[in-house]
Amino acid sequence: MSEKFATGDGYKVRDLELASRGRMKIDWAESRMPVLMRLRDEHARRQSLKGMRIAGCLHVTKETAVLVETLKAAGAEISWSGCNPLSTQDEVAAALAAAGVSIYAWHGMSVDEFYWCIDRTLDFRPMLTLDDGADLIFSVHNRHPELVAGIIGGTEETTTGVHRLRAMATAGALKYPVIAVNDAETKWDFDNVFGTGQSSIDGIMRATSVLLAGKNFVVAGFGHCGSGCALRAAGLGARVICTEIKPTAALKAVLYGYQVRTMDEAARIGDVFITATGCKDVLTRRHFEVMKDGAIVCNTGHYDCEINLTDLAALATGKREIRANCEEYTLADGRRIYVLAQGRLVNLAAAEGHPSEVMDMSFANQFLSMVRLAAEGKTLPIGVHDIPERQDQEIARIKLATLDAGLDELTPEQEAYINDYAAGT
Ligand code: 3DD
Repeated sequence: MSEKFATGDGYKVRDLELASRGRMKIDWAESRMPVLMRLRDEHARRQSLKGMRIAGCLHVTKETAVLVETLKAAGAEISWSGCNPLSTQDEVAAALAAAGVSIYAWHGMSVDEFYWCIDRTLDFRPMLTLDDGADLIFSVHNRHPELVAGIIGGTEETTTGVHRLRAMATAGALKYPVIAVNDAETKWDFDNVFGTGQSSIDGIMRATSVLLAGKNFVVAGFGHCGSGCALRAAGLGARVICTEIKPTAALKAVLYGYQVRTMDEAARIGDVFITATGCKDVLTRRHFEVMKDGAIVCNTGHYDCEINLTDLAALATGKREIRANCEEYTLADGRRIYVLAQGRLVNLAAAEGHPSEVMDMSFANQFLSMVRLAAEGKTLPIGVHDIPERQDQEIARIKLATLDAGLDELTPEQEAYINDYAAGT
């Protein structure tokens, strides 16, 4: 592909010609994100983010574009980069650039280009940071410490990023307050389970078009994301095998009816492998050495460290891209192992990420957290803060109102009863 780009004052994207296609994708997402669009109407009137400069580092998808344009509508000045070298949808980036958003993102960038883009979003000295995986926050702390004094606070979208920030806070290294959007019930229990479950299968199907029914489908990690992948694979008739290091998670997988094996055992029988652990070296040399011919491996964890591609390359005598997002590694004994999306997030690199309907709630939490930081961030102590319970319930309430669902209310007597500790047997 020609390395031509569209660059201008405040953006670098693959090709501005793609903007009209990207705008239609954004229109499609808007029609399925009623919670965020309602917040856009309310806060555009209030201009809740007027005067705020927000640097964002989050997958450039049609859903993220709806978040970006909601932040802008509320009065914020935005500068944006993607949080994964393979997850940017070029037509969406083009549509945002054409709409005047400062954006530095394209599909297939190098790691150096990835950090160059993050640095560009810091040029306008942000007051708020919005992150997915904590690479932006970490860049500010480690490479641009002079910016910390001007930053009120930040947010973090994903499990791995929150884990990283909690470790920074424990080590006393965190220099401004951050809100853990990932840990909101209306994010974690929906985006991570239903979003990751559907979008990961979507990525596998787009990259391979294999039949999943009857296949041994190995899920490494039975957390929210892994359990969603197991649920959807089983729904398609796959025989799900889970691997875990945490006894309670493994026990949960057993009681949900899945086989639970060590990866050494599962590696011998698996047809499709997906890693969702947040850890590194989940699939390594000793697993590749015993895999069946034609085994498919992929990852849906945030970083590309779960599948050890260095080990696989050392065993391979040849490699070719046999399909888009599908590389065939041929081993010395002739066995072929297929790696999807170069071991990066298969749902975002080989498909479009989670459906708009779940990102609606995740991004409602992102948006309201930005509004909260703008209003009271200067009074928040340095550390990792949770979403208020009332915000979670309000987002769920608004979402429910858009669905065919009825919600009961407590009577005054019931309210009194549940708060009366004296009421016993
Ligand atoms: N993520 C998954 N699907 C996404 C989408 N359609 N747009 C933007 C981001 C998307 C990843 C994150 O939201 C979140 O699920 C995570 O934990 O990384």
